Amino acid sequence: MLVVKAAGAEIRQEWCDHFAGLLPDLAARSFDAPDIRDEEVTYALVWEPDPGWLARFPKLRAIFSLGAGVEHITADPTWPRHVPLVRMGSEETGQRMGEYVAWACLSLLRDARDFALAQAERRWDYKVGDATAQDVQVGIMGMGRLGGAAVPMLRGLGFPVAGWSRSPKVVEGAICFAGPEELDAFLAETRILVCLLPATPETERIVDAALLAKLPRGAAVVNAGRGSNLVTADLIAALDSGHLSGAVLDVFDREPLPAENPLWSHPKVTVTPHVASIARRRERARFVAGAIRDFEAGRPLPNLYHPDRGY
Ligand code: NDP
Ligand code: OXD
Repeated sequence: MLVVKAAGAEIRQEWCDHFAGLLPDLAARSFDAPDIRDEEVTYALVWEPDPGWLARFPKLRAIFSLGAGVEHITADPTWPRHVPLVRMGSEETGQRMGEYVAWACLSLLRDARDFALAQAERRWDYKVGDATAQDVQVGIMGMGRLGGAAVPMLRGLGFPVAGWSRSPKVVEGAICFAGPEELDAFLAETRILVCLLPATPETERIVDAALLAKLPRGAAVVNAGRGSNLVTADLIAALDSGHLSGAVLDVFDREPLPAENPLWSHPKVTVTPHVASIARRRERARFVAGAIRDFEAGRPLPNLYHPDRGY
């Protein structure tokens, strides 16, 4: 049996309906269905499971995260660590993140925030920036599955692209940097910094005043990784001093972003409500069903969480 823990009864039903079509031999149930017997549960698809809940199922074979981030599961000290944990890896997650990053970079390049403010005041704010995409290197911090998906889209728009990751890699169309020792070289040429890092102890508050100071003057920041990657006060200070020219933010320490947060009204900040890459449920269900089919046939699970790396 596959149990689904997601917000909203209708949404859980939709997940179960997708699985009924995709995996007809596996019963799929909402986590609150009355007929679930704990020892029958072999798979769980979850977002923010209550602490202790996953540990109830003695025959659990794999846990699937509804999202690419898994800190909503690993924050539970009792989550069953011996059970493989699969991060969401649908193709559409990459497509949508690529679209968001491309949109954010173009918005920053073409002063979209300024024009939105001017329009709200019916003000003809005639100005044409000097740079084209070809002059603006985008640096992706976290050149993983989603960062990699953004590369061809950015390249197609003309942006030179660089990436920074934990381990060295080769990505077509991008200059690749890795590890703390290559971070400064990566930052020095980055005109738009795109953060797509997971939430781990190592990445917590990594984008702080010291890091921002290493970007060229006039650079901009996009954060679609996690709110914990960024020191918001340091970002605001760098925007106010003129060191940074703008920011597009999708993820925050507290979500929904509280109404009193200064980011909402900052003239150089565009806020989106954690929507950068929410793939359709049908597409995510396809990914999970394919992974379960492979696993049952003795093939490895994709996109596994590694406890030693923390993501
Ligand atoms: P991946 O695991 O594929 O990529 C993570 C990348 O971060 C990898 O390149 C990894 O390096 C790098 N990384 C991790 N830790 C460090 C470190 N300490 N120093 C340098 N690089 C590091 O994950 P995804 O691309 O699938 O997802 C990334 C994150 O995006 C998710 O964890 C989630 O937080 C966020 N996300 C946000 C969404 C939104 O809607 N806003 C939607 C989906 C995801 P290496 O390649 O060497 O492993
Ligand atoms: C995710 C997210 O982790 O939506 O997939 O942020």
